[in-house]
Amino acid sequence: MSMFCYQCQEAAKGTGCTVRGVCGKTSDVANLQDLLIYTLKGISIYNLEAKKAGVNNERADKFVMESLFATITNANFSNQDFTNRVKEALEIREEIKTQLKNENVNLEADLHDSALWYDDTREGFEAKAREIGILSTENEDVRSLRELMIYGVKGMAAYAEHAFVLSHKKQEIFDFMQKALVATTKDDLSVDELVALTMETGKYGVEVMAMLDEANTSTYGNPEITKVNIGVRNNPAILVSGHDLKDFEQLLEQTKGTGVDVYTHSEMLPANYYPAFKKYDHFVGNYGNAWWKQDKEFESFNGPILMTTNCLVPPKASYKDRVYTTGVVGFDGLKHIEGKDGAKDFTEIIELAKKCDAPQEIEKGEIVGGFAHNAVLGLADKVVEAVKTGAIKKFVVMAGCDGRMNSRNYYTDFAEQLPQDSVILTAGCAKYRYNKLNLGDIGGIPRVLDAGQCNDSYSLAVIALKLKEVFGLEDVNELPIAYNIAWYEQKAVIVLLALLHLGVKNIHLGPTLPAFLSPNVANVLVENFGIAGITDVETDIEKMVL
Ligand code: FSO
Ligand code: SF4
Repeated sequence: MSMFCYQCQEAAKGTGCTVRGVCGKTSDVANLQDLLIYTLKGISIYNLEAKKAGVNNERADKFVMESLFATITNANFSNQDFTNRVKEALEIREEIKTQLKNENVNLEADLHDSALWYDDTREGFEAKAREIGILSTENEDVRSLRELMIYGVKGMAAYAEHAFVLSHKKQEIFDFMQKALVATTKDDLSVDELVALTMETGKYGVEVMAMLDEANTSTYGNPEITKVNIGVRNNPAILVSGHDLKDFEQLLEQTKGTGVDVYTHSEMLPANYYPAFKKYDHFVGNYGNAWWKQDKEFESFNGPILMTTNCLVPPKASYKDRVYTTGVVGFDGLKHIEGKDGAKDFTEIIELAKKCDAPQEIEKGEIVGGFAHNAVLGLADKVVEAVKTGAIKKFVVMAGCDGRMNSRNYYTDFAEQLPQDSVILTAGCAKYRYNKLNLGDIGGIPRVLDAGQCNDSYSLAVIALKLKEVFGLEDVNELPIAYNIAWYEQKAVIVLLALLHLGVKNIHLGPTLPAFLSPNVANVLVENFGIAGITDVETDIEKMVL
């Protein structure tokens, strides 16, 4: 076994990748990611102590957040980036140590090894990584809970980072990420204590999504119900993928008047819904589908592509020269756009675009989206009326992620076979399994309501809580809402934990349950929250909807 990773839904054989990631991650990168997480634990041990002593190391807060984000599936495949990060982690840890010494704070002698280990050689990194991997926690339930929490905070870190670039941050979110990391170093925590911490992760999951919602809407306005063009024009163009709206805004500004068009891809689609971006005439619409089809779509797009976050697929030689990364995204051999104090210069991409052909048309027409909380609550009277008259019998939350597995055709079939009096509430790239089907509307309310990116699952929760209030119900589970969620990577983990924190029960999770849930931990989720997998479409519609 040259590596072990089981953090995403595509883990090899449903148990874990042991030679090379199904995602394309090499074993040396997987091991460096493990080592980076380990060093983040060491930083966190010191930084939480430093905070108690009134020393606030903001560099550490930001570094822990960005590094957690960088280890998310399909974000960064670069050996060099992770080597640099491990080095920087050790440097930051030593910096905090010095700060503590200056304050005359002496930590106990028996600190965890992650706070003490030091090396600065490649061989040393490799040797340590072999020692501290996921499987080094022998008890499978403890391992399962520790990793569940780590994947939750990885997702939390991604959302916190998106808010951070828009100048929104909360100290308690930084602190919680570090507290969770430290908790995974403590052998004296009981399984019950770890379960409690996992639930607390969900609480901060709600907080981070609320913060990001506030950051996005206060900066770019409330998403509006919008028809999005999915066809192309004849100008050369740049395609923007990932979730970072700030990068998108800067690129739109810099392409103004250049003759270069801009399109969104995958999880950037919801940018079309924000009022602030509608003023740009050269913002044409959305090109393509969910992340995993990028090998074909980047090819036919013809112009440069900017990856602002995951999900990057290792690029093919035929279009590699046109793919740029930025932020925490990385891939050795791809060009990276660095920011300086938040400002990024995309000139090189724009100049390249001018020399490229216009995108090849792969589809035409329009799709509708923008049903985030503000827009849906604007329709509340209509929605409530439709529920009261029985025109809408059920809402089905089908948020989350898409992925490569054929078994995900289930979600297309499920959407198609749902009874006509049901409405799908979606967010995240899972929507591409059914957002181009012609599912019609109910009295003017479309049967697929897209709130936005995966983090906009928060909007769906806000809508559910509002409906609970309007209908005067005690419990959110009394609403006619079923949850059939598709997951892929660790942002879906924080969304799930957030929903559990809000008291949502009986969530169906697919296409397979996480490999990192041990049978006992899975049982806790089944018994306390009614979490279940999926079976076949007919059985599940019968169970969830009818
Ligand atoms: Fe999808 Fe990728 Fe948004 Fe994820 S593009 S899979 S859950 O990064 O974050 O929904
Ligand atoms: Fe495998 Fe997923 Fe880990 Fe990649 S992220 S190595 S596919 S489990």
